[in-house]
Amino acid sequence: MVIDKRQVVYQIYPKSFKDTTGNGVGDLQGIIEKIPYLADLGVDMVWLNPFYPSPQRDNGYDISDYQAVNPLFGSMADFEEMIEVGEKHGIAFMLDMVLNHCSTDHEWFQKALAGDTFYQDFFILRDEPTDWLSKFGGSAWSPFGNTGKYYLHLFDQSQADLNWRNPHVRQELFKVVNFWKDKGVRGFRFDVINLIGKDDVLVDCPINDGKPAYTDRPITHEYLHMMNQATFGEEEGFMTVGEMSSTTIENCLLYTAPEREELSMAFNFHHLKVDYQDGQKWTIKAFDFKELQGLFHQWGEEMSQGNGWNALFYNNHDQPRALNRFIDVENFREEGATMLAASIHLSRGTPYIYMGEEIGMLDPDYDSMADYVDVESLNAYDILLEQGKSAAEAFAIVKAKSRDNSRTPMQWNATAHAGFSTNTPWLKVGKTYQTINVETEKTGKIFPFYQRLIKLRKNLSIISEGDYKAAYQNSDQVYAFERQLGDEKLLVLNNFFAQEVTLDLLPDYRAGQVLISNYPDVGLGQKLTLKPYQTLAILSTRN
Ligand code: TEU
Repeated sequence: MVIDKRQVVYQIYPKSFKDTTGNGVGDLQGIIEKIPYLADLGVDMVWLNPFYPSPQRDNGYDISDYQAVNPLFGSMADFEEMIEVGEKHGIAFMLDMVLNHCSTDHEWFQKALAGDTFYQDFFILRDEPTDWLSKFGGSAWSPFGNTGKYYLHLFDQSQADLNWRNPHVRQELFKVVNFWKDKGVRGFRFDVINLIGKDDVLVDCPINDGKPAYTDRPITHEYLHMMNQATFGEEEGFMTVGEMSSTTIENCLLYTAPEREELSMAFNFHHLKVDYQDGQKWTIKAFDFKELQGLFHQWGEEMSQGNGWNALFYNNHDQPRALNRFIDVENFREEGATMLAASIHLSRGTPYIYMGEEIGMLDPDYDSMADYVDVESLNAYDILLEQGKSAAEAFAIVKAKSRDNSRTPMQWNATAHAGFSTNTPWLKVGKTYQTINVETEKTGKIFPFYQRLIKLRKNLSIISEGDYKAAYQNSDQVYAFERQLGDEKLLVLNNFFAQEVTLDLLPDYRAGQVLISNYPDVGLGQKLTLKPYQTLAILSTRN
């Protein structure tokens, strides 16, 4: 399962990408229509969020049938066509596997509820609940029908955790993975996969809502190795990425070291918590640059030294847009977007682009709670009110933090509904679509910059393969790193602020070659001044 490290992944939230039927919801035919756009951008693999049958309590992460296409998005024939058209354009697909839990509408849960003991053992049932909290608020346990027992749901009540200790469960889930692999997909993204290993005896855990009791349990590694061996393990070039909730470097090294045969890479979220007050998501705080820089350096270096592999990203369907979090978008949207892009596309790991990022899309700037759909946001709003926040304060927090910020329809052009649909979309379009859309941005600054970054990774093995070493650690403003391959060296400097900054350029790069920058005419010398949000990559010509 050796992956091609030159590849770049593009994430599509199918509900919001392109609607071809006029029902306000994106669909598989919409994805097919836009494959040439993706090929033009230059990406190799497309990760699709779940499009399986689901009551959509959590937008498809509550799956009621793992081996079918939700008619909302199209048919199995559409899916097969999508794979085929993708192949013609050099684009493969990565599917989202939600194997930690299934919808309570799934027949396994329904049979269990009806009294079938075989299926009851598919779930985690206990006489007494522990004190763990659901990630979407409230207890992680709900009554299991009228049996007097409780079932575990680390997420919404409608998402029942599956019992991986039961070999029948594993067998069924591996079948699901093989079903889609046999349909020609070339990768999987495994949802919250570091939560699948639950202990036999579950105990109270007052720390951090109970997370240490069920996160990264040692048996998780065994399950991943079993899955690898039973499914994709022998597929050359197959790409797997685990979404790792509150994980550690130590565990991510184990999950991703090739010789362990678990996964190809891991997503972690530590760098996206640097604007949390006291580790709490539903708060407002300016991002802490030193914390971000420290995390990037620590993960970059330790994963590099330990031969692990990171998935690199700032945006996904669970995060507000990074531009709104890290950049003064009023004044420097383009500079900020290109700097953020370079800071991960030139780093060590596989870069992920979340739809709309390549055109610098922003949070939608909604005016009222009525515009939000996401279950987590709605719950959070209620909880904030219960905690004594005013309606205005609670709204301000949801507006800054809601997952819906990134789930708004893709902005294709300046026509009604941003060219996403001919009808009212399921989630309101962002306010900026008339100026920020694919049509205008294709000849703007951001989209072409992404194209260049993707090409550079294809052409220069120092980018795809080189080691990672922290640089300028003491800077309060610049996140910088060096890459190294044989006697080649590359320095990447990223100014994370709207103020200029001057630094002493490391001697090896003073006569170097500028590989890419988001400002024209960069002169190198002993002193170097970086402009607002400037990114600059320099190849050392001295060896
Ligand atoms: O998210 C995992 C997860 O831990 C989320 O709680 C995430 O941290 C949170 O949304 C940020 O506030 C995955 C999926 O990506 C998400 O869309 C699903 O809702 C969740 O699993 C349950 O399947």
